[in-house]
Amino acid sequence: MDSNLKRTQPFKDQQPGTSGLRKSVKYFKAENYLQNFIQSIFNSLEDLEGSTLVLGGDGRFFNREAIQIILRMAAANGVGEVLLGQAGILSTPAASHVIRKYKALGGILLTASHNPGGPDGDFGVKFNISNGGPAPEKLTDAIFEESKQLKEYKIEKAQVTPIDQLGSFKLAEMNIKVIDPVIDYADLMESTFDFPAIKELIASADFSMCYDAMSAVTGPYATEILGSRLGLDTNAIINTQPLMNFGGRHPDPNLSTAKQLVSKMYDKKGAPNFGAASDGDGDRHMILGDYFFVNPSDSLAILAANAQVIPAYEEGIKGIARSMPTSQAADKVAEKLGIPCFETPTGWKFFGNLLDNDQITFCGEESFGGGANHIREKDGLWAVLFWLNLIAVKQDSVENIVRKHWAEYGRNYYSRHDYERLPNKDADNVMRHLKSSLTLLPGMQFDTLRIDKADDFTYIDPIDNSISENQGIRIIFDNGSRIIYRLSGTGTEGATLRIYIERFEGDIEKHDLDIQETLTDLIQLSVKLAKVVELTGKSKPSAIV
Ligand code: G16
Repeated sequence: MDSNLKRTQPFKDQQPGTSGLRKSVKYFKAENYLQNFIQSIFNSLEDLEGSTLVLGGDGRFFNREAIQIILRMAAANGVGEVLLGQAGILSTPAASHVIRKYKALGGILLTASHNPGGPDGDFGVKFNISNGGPAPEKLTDAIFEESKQLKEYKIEKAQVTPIDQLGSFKLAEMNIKVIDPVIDYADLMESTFDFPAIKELIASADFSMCYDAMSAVTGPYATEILGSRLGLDTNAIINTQPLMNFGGRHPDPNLSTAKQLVSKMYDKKGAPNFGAASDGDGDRHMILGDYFFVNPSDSLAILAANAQVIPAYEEGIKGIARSMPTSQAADKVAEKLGIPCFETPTGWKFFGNLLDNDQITFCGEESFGGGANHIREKDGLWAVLFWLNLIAVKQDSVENIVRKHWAEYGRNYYSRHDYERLPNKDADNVMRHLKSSLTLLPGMQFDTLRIDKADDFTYIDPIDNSISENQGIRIIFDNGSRIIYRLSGTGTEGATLRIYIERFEGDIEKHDLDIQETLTDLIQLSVKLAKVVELTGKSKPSAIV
């Protein structure tokens, strides 16, 4: 037997979710768990022999150990070269760019995104293909099938590759090139936006900002881009040092988890003009103004409406795509611009074909994700720089920019109610109940609300005609309001039921209402229609986003 060949037993639970395989660190540390999944990826790839792969992660606990294992496995599987982010670091957008720039076969990204890190936290492995984007379902299905029957994997004998210094190394026949994780991405950002204008804004006495790297991967990127290239005082960048456990915090940029930034931005005695944060692996973004939150669905619509102020998009955009649960604010912009707006299932992988075939330029999701055709992942710092560029051009506040947008297009009041850590069977019962009522719902009237349509969302990819079923329940009212239900594909503990609620308001006099209050009737109906209380025993959501 080849001395690099190790016997193993298949695992039955390695099905990639919305964004790769995410499990608690304990799973990944179990004997052969990581090895099996990596071998399943390798076995599912054509042209692996002699290929170039990109490798890096968000720096969370177990990142460094996982990298050593993957390098040894890549060498034993005949990979030609690995481009590795120094110290094992590569933000998800930077990894996407590096894959594209160096024409790699793909990349292995070690991240559980916004999930907590540390020995008791989560870990994740995601494979991205040569376009820089997450593997499409066809490939993740193949990887899962492989994992269910895997009996052996290949690994070079134990040896430690130095990963902290730049340079080239050999592991058996394979080359390892340790690259600067920041420079290529920083150059890409500089070629996309008007850096002199942003620099001038940042230097101006009337402007102040705070960027929260959440002790996660974007610290070094923000330091280089916002600090060194754009002149931002480094005191304005907080939680810059990436930590393996994200400082014990949840690296998710939203109003309840980015506490330090939020308290600065909501300080009545002098908040900065602009606040932003990114998540564990740098692909999500949250934008804040002085005492003001920008809903991510609105952020997508506003960026699309203002694309032409950005040098890279001055000739206009081809189209927009949003995930199905994301509010329909972007649709209004697309309609006005006379460009298509695609509705895709949740998950960035569904944007890949549209971007590759030039059908869209921008895409975004309610889950704090926005991005464009420069890479094939969502991109937190891209969105932050876009907003800075926009403010520099408009010379206006975040709040005014949003309010003027609502005045022109109307406001899509929007909220997501999450029921986290439910027993799987309870969550399945809710979805089963909804599916069984789909045919009965159309035509039903609840006070002023009348259901126009109810379905289980199926997406047919317009490029390759692949079909993705069961992508969430949609209840659409005849005034355009929507209630959407789906189960999260990124959690690691039990099931998370997400209920998305949306109502359009065209009357400018009604653009300043409390979000939860104005959605009350829909929220109550969403609970009633899904029998949430009866089937889960929960009387209220565990999180409102
Ligand atoms: C991932 C995906 C996104 C998706 C999000 C939420 O984000 O890349 O496309 O919108 O999960 O998924 P779910 O609602 O299934 O939890 P990230 O930032 O976690 O990689």
